[in-house]
Amino acid sequence: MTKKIITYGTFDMFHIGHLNLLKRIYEFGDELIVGVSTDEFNATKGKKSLIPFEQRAQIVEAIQYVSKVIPEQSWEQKKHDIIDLNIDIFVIGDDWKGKFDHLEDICRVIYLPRTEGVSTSLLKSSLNSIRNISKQDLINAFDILDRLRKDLE
Ligand code: C2G
Repeated sequence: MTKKIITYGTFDMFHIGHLNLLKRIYEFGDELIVGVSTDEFNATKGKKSLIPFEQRAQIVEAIQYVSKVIPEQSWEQKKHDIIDLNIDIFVIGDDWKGKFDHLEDICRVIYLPRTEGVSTSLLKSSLNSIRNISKQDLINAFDILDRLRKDLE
């Protein structure tokens, strides 16, 4: 009997935390469906993803544990998705602990521990810090490297 699982997320700048989660979710069943947040829905979450929806959806769909990707366009759609897709288990990271307990009327709800030390916002802030390096600092750094190279010749 196929055990169907569903999860939802933005999956922006796909990283090991996302992969760990999808891998661990897959252990609960044999068909994993992922609702990837559309750019418009992200705006309602106060999130602006760097990678557009189409690309985020393709990346998630390519993950071996994922059977199907659907767009996540609203908070309310979970109930309909779970009923329409005959979902047995809803799983999400424990940063959402308690937020989806109401779904226990129609399926099992599991919160899994997040992967510590990695997040899309951390990746974005390190990108921004690189972007903020001044042109002069870069020139100075290259000068130093050039001098070091000459010394080593
Ligand atoms: N996640 C994780 N470890 C991390 C980062 C994220 O386990 N280091 C998990 C989150 O807990 C979530 C999933 O990966 O279950 C996707 O994370 P996000 O892309 O940040 O999704 P989010 O913005 O939390 O959207 O309706 C639910 C929302 O769409 C969830």
